[in-house]
Order: sequence, then structure tokens, then C-alpha cells
Amino acid sequence: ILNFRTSYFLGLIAILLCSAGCNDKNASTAKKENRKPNIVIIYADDLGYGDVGAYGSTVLKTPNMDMLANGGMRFTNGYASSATCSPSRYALLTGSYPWRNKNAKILPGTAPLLISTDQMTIPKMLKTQGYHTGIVGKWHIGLGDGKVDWNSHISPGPKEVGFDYSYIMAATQDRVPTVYIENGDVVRLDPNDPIEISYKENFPGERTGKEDRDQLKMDWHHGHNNSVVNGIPRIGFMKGGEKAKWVDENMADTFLVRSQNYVKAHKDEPFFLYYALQQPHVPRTPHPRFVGKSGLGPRGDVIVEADWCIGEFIKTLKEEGLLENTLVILSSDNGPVLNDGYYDDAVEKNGEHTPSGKLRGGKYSLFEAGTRLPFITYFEGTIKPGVSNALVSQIDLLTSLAKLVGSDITTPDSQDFMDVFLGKSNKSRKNLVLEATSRVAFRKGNYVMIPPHNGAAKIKSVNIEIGNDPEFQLYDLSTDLGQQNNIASEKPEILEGLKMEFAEITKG
Ligand code: NG6
Ligand code: CA
Repeated sequence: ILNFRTSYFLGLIAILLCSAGCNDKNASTAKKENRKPNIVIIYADDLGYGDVGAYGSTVLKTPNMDMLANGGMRFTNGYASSATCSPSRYALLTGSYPWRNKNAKILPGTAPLLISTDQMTIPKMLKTQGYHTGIVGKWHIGLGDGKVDWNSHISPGPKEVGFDYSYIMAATQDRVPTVYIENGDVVRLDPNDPIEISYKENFPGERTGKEDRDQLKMDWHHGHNNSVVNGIPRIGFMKGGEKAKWVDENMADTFLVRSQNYVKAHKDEPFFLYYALQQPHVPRTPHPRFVGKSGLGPRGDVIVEADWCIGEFIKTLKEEGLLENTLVILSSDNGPVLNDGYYDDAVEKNGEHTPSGKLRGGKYSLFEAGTRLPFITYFEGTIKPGVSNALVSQIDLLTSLAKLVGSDITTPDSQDFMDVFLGKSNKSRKNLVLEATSRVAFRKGNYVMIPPHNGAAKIKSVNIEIGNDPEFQLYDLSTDLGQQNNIASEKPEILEGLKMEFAEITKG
């Protein structure tokens, strides 16, 4: 039995706690209402339409991506701008079609910055509205002016493109330099062991994957036989920088922790984070705790790992009380590939899994699987969960996000689809130009037209049909999602209409 004094005292404490709690809650709600929403783009590398549970994968389980898809808007007609990485990333950030820039191709690690420093970008637009901006993960749109000295400050780069904070790999996991760069400086660089990089020739005395083939941790299938780092042969030659080299198996954790730290450091101001995952691009190097988890070999395991990272990242947003004030966008830069240059069992252990879902082609392809990808928007308390078949593209994010944050900045190719991304409208893009390895195709309504392209119909090394045909191809995706029936000769008037509109958009 409590005496009067004790219960009075406890009551007082309860009142104090409650009022403190209530005030806090009111204060933080008020703060959130006034505050512009945080924006996070989680961008996977080579994740296919069929690699995600919510998009039909049954073999491979992706519970965290599914949580975003089922709790947000899941787009079934969401596109990247290109079927390869650098062009898609360029278009995502600039809101400009990559085929307008002749340099927007898969870049070597030594390529100069692809985005001109006076070009508008998502982070630059957001900075005009008071945002702090950060990128963690894969960059792959060039650095410097073409003559980068990796041993001094590297610029122009993320900073000049609009990112206040950056923790990146320069190109891809399979390309040198195999080091992290934080705010323009190589992490853990030892000045006594300077880094030299070449994509032309080896450095005297350095071993390569070609010579040391029998000593490799992961053997190369095509390409990827230059410098060996951590037993994995790469594209390009590298000398020095021993202490700075990344540990491939730790890369997922490294990027995750930097992303979480970024959120914690900037939770009191509106922020934009571009979290560019490296999975499931080659070389696929899951942390040991994910090895064997998918049953599909390393490709499946790194997707499970990426899914876990996404879950942990969302947990951080939640713990920091930011989930209801953050728009999360999840997508991928291009379609899937199994064998992309290493013997890593991706083909052998794929089993019944269909990385492209019901779509034709894959990475490098003008067929649907090259650019139609998982595309999810999630905003707890703001987006009512749903599925949308509206035709949307990553190229529209610049103008759409501008709308969201109260900016009128736009670029010619990028249109406002914010209501669609928030699930309030089902309006489709009028049309969309798709690109793959410097070739283009045209989508309008349910039709897709692929102009004649010479060259092999299939890239044999990766075993992907890339859409080349000497004749015009026309597909009706409403009845033929898998692009099996070319109806160009049956529907000449539709073909002509598409040709004219396409010529108008791509001219000059
Ligand atoms: C190709 C590589 C491939 C991958 C791709 C870029 C060879 C033979 N193949 O040239 O492995 O690195 O470039 O992928 O070198 S992307 O997702 O960054 O576009
Ligand atoms: Ca990619």
C-alpha cells in the first residue's frame, strides 16, 4: 500500500514525465510539419525486375524491399534511362537524357567528370531549398578533368555536382582504383605508397589476373584480367595504395554505416541522401555472414545482403524518428546479368530464379529487362500503399522532387510526376526514350519501337539478347510483355506515328 506522500510524489513524477513527453512530441510534430521532407534514393546496381519478392520473385527472398514496396507505391512500369550504369546515373542526377551526351557510356575509373559543373542536378536543386546533401556508395560518373592525381585532392567530383558530403568508390567494384574516396580524398592513403592508375598498360613488375590465373580467389571469364586486388582480378591497372584498398566483403557494411552516420549527423536539417549500393554488380563478394544464404550462389547472396542493408538503413530512419518525414525511393540503374565476367556460379546456381521476371533481355539490352526495373516510393503516413502501372522514369525525379520541396527548377527532359510518385495520380509519361549501349528505343503508350540496329542480336559472353535487328521492331506490351511478336509490318500506321514522334524528340 502506498502512503499519501509516496503516491503524491509518484503522481508528480508521472505528470512531469507526461508533460515533458507530450511537449516533446508536440514540438517534434510541429517541427516535422514545418520541415521539408528528407529524401533518400536507394539505388541498386544491376538489380533486375524479377529479383525482388514484391515483383514476383519466389526463389529469392527480399523482405525489406518488399516491406517498402507493400507499404508504399510499387511501380510496374518504372524505368531507368539506360541499360547500363554511368548513363543511368547521369540521367538520374541531371534529369537529362544520357543519349544527348556522347560521353555518357560505361566509364573507366580514370574518366573525367561526366556532368558539367554548371549543369543542374538533384542535389544542387535541393541545396537551393536549404538541404544538406550526401552520397554514399557507387559514383561511376567520372572524376576530375581526365588527369586525376589520386594522391592529392580529387576534383571536380561529387562536391561540384552538389553533394556536401561524399563517401564513394570512383567507378565500379570491378574497376580500379579499388579505394574509397571521402570528400575528394582517398581514405587511408599512405603518402609513402602513392597510387598510380592506368587503363592502357600495366606497371612494371605488377602481377595481373592473366598471368596469375591459377592463384586467384575468383577466376575471370571475360575481361577482368588486369590488376589483382584481394585475389580478385579487375579491369584496369593499379600500383600502390596498399593500405587504402577496400576489403570487398566489408563493402556493404562500410556503405551502410556511412549512410546511417550521415542520417544521424543531419537529422536536424532537411537532407538528401543518395545511397548507391554496389550489389549485385560483379564481383559479387557477400560478407561471410551472407554466404550461402540465398541458395543461388554469390549473386543471390549479395541481393540478400543488399536487402538486409536496406532493412537496417530503414531501421535507422525509424529510430531517429525520421520515417514519417522521409521520402524513400528504391530503384536500380539497369537490368540484371548473370555472368558479367567472372566465374561466380551465377549461371550454375540460378536454378528456377528469373532475374528479368517475364521481361525479355537484361543488362545492355534495348528489350524491356534492360531498363524496366523495380521502382518503389515509400513515405510512411503520406503515401497510401498501392500498385501503379503508370509509365514513370527516373529522369523525372529532378523536376518531381523540385515540386515536392517548393522549387520551380526543371530540365527539358524531366517532368513533374510527384503526384504519381506519391500515389495520388496514375498519369503516365506521354512517351519515353530508352537507351542501351548508345542505341535508342521509343516507348509510347503500350507500344515500344526499336529502330534497326546492326550488330549481333546477342552478346554471347553475357548471354543476353540486346535488341539488335536490321528491321524495325514494334511490340505491344499490353498483350506481349515478353516481346515475342514483332508487329511492325502489321501496324504500319502506328509504326509511322512512333517514328515521327521519336525523330522529333531525338533530333539535334
Ligand atoms: C563491362 C564489364 C562488366 C561491367 C560493365 C559495367 C567487361 C568484359 N565487362 O564492360 O563486367 O563492369 O562494364 O557495368 O569488362 S555497369 O553496371 O557499371 O554499367
Ligand atoms: Ca549497373
